[in-house]
Amino acid sequence: MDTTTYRAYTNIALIKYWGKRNKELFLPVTSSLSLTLNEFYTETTLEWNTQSNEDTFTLDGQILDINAIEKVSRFINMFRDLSGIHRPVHVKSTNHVPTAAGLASSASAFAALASACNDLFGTNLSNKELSTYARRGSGSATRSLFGGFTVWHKGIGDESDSSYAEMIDEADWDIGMLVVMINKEQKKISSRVGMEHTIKTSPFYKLWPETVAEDLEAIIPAIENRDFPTIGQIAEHNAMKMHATIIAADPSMTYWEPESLTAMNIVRDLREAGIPCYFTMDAGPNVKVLCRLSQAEEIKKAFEKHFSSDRLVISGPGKGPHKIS
Ligand code: 2P0
Repeated sequence: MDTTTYRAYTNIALIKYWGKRNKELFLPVTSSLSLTLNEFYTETTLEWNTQSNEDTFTLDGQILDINAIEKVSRFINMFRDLSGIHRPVHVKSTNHVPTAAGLASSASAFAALASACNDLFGTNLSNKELSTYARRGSGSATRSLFGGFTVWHKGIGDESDSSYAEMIDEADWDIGMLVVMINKEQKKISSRVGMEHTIKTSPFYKLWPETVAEDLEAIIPAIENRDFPTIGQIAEHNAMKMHATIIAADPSMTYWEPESLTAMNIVRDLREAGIPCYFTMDAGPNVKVLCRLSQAEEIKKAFEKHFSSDRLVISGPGKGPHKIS
């Protein structure tokens, strides 16, 4: 085989990953849990490089320079070492996100790249094993090796193999998200830097591992029972607790913008009006509203009073990575 193309979807954490215990191996402080979304994905083509002795990389039609490619090359080295095939490759990656999304995601990117590497280098890893490799590109990519509701287990000590993802429910029922795009600009403080700063300086961070363990223990049976309000309440509270630890860092920081608060208030008003929906936010100002997919259009209409419709995207649950060609 000379070329392969994979598509992988992004995921949104309902129980957040915030902090590494081993930076080199991307081993997290806590386990986390996410929902994979079908509207946001990366497609990556990987082929043997016959034009150059180095790896080359085209992202969204732009040729990247040697510095930008270094991280990708180091990632691919894991598959070269595993297979014993030390050949350079060309990577062509395209992020498929709605106009103005600002959701180009390292999760879908490294899940797609790991899947394509596994195919081209013939390493035959299972998705569970592959998730431990995707993790070393970006923590959240671990969870994009599966669809539906997926847990990323924190694992044991410094054992890389023990920190993998596992799907716990296909999410093939009435659930989805409305993504509210507040700002499409590149975030000012990366997740990596934000989490390090929080661990080092936030007095609240020491409470984080314990509260995540409690939330995971409660949300897993709620998912099994398809108890949507309980899932939503736990997810919203977990996100706010993560942001509280971030705000309490020194110097204080926040990923929120004024419009993020507007979006949170719309969700609260909708709930008061009897429509169950819950918000979550990551290392950026965008707000994701967890809802019944069957009520997503109605919820979107309520948001259209404050946000133009091109900033509102409904997504159902997504699948794990799959081969396109
Ligand atoms: C998550 N986030 O669980 C959390 C919640 C953002 C907030 O995973 O440093 O890009 O590459 O492992 O995966 C975003 O962090 O960070 C993230 P690295 P990543 O989705």
